[in-house]
Parts: sequence; structure tokens; C-alpha cells
Amino acid sequence: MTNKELITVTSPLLPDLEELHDMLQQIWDKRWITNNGSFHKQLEKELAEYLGVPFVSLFTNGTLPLLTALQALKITGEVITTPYSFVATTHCIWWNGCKPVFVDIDPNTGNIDPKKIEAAITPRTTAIMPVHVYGTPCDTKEIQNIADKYGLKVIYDAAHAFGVKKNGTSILNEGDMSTLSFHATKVYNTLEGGAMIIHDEETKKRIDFLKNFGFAGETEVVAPGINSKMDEVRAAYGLLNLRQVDKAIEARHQVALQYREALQETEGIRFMNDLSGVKHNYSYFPIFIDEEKYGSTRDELYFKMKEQGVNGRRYFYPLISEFSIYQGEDSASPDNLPNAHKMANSVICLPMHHALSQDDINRVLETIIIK
Ligand code: T4K
Repeated sequence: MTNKELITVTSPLLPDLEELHDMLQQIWDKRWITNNGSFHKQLEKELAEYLGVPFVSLFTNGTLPLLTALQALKITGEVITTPYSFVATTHCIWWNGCKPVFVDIDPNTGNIDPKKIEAAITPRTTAIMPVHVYGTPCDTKEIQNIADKYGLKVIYDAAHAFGVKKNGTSILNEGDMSTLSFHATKVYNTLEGGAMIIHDEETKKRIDFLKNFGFAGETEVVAPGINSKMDEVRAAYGLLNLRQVDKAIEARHQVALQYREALQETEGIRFMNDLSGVKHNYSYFPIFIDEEKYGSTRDELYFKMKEQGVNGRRYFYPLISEFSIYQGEDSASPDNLPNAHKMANSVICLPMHHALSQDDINRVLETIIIK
């Protein structure tokens, strides 16, 4: 290990401390610190405007809106999903007492391959839960066609897709519901936090009940809801971060441009280019190593980078289907998921955030290019 400062895979977007102090003072003055406070209401409104969606319901993280979406839509039986994601995606299916059915991914995007969905549908299938992995939009049109044909619900895990648009429209408007994560490691964070994107007022009301134990008023409980309410401190922090997120995304874009320019001549390294008509958020910068052409394995490069103080991450290795809890599912068989295995075994997400300096970027690239 060198003496150089560690470059982490990401770094949180932090609000200005003085501005945060002013917001905290307001909370202290009001003595209203959680349960649908005024900053909470304001953030839901501002996020809906910023994202270009009808309704936002805030949550304490990005896992509980997934759990609640399945509950709200009364999903039972089997749910078709991707193995190439963070484990929370499948855990939420499990927590709702449903069976996850893994479908292979498209090697170009890392997202569930719609061409393979129909073969996985059985009479017990009730929903599809795709992920816009790394913020790259799924083939939402094809997925919706299949869902309509078989009468299935679609819940998008859009944890990575804050602000992503396709042909000028938010991809969060696709499907029956979408969920976001506002964890510290995301493009936009509220410390911990998350949200559900909802298309109509009636459903928004129901979701707000479900994240508050199911309470609909002081004495009525309409469903076995959970507690996932965002407090005022995080909502205030979120309001401040919303004012600087565009600048942060543009800084990430500039990093992506430099990575691509420098790596395009490096044999054995593949990366993803921007898709036409898509406004990307540059939440991750995955590269894929072809060990024959590159001359060393993914893990050799990964650990060499670590040695030199450059912390990439192997998101998403191992695949969810490889964890012992899910390995027993028929659909978890590696033969069923060849593209997902290939991607998981070749990926390294490079450091990607708004605060990388030119020196950091050069150091990241040197570890990869100089063999
Ligand atoms: N669906 C998808 C598709 C997801 O990716 C996720 C979460 C979810 C659902 C669930 O959303 P949440 O319930 O988490 O809101 C991270 C995050 O914990 C997780 O939110 C995220 N996805 C997942 C992909 O990555 P780790 O284990 O990689 O985090 P950690 O602690 O190793 O941090 C990574 C690096 O980030 C550190 O090396 C340095 C930097 N960092 C991290 C933290 C926490 C900071 O600089 N400051 C910090 O405060 O899981």
C-alpha cells in the first residue's frame, strides 16, 4: 500500500454546514421533528417537480419502498426479477412471502433481458421487478408489453436512476411504481433515505398509510404497515442537496468523459457509452475486463488497484442468485443466467463522484492503463 490518499468508489454529496445549521434551527424552533413535518412535505413537492413525476412519497431508505410497493399492489406467488443487482431487490420479494424467479440480463445494459421474460412466466407469476442498473434505463416498452399481455404488475427498482430521463421524460414514470434510494453512496442522498414514485393521488394516500404502520387517522389502521417515515433533519438535508445535485451530476459526467477517452484504446476493457435520447446521471462507471485481451484477471486488477489506494467495487458480484439463501431456486442455476455470470465476473466499478480531483482521475487511470 502506498502513502497516497485513498480514493473511494464514491463520496457523499454534502450540504453546506451553515445552511444546514439554519435549517436545523428552524426544526428546533418548531419542535416538530418527524411524522410528515413541513420540510418533509416540501421535499416531496420539490422532488416531484425536479424529477418530473406526479407524486413522491419519502421513505427512510431505498429498501422499504420496494417492500411496500409489493404489499400495496398485493403481489403474491412468483415475481420475475434480475440477479444482477444489490441484494435488497430480491430480499423485498422474500419479505413479501413471494418466490423470486431470476431471468438473465442483456449484456449491453446489465438490465433484465425482456426477450427472456416470457419463458419464465407461469400461472403463479404476478409481477416483474426489473432494476435500472447503474441508472441505465431498462427496455421499459418491451417489459410493459409483456406485463400487459399477461396481466402483470411492474415495479421498477430505480435505486440508481435518480433524475434519469428518456426522450425528455422521467423513466420513473414507467411501470406501476418505481422506488429510489437516497443512501449516502448515491448521486443524491439524504444521509439514508428513499422514495416511492406514484402515479395517482389515491395510491399516494395509501402508501403514506403503509409507511406509517397503516394508520389512516388517529384510530384506524387499514393494513399491517411498517414504520418508514423520513424525519425532518433528513428532509432538510435533502432540500439542500437538491439545490446542488445538477452540479454534482455534471461533475460526474466530466469524469465519465475522461475515463472513456483514456480507456478507449486499452485492449480488454469494455465500458458503457451513453444511450441516445437518454439523460444519464453517471451514478456508476462500470468497466468489464476481458482477461485474455487485458492480460490479467478482473480480481488481479481489482486488488492491484486496492494496493495503490484506488478502491473500485465489484458491483454486482456475487450475483444475488449465488447467495446461499437464493441458490436453491431453479432459476438461480448458472446455466439460466450466463450473461449475468459473465458480467458479475468481469466488472469493476471505478471511483465515480462529484469530488474527484484531476489528480484522483489520473491515479485511477494509471492503475488500469499501466500494467
Ligand atoms: N436496490 C438497489 C438496486 C440498490 O443498489 C440498493 C442499495 C437498494 C435497492 C437499497 O437501497 P438502500 O436501502 O441502501 O437505500 C452500498 C449501499 O449501502 C447501498 O445503498 C447500495 N444500494 C449498494 C449498491 O452499495 P456498500 O456495502 O457498497 O457500501 P459501503 O459502506 O461499502 O460504501 C461504499 C463506499 O462509499 C465506501 O468505501 C466509501 C464511500 N462512503 C460510504 C458511506 C456509507 C462514504 O464516503 N461515506 C459514507 O458515509 O453498499
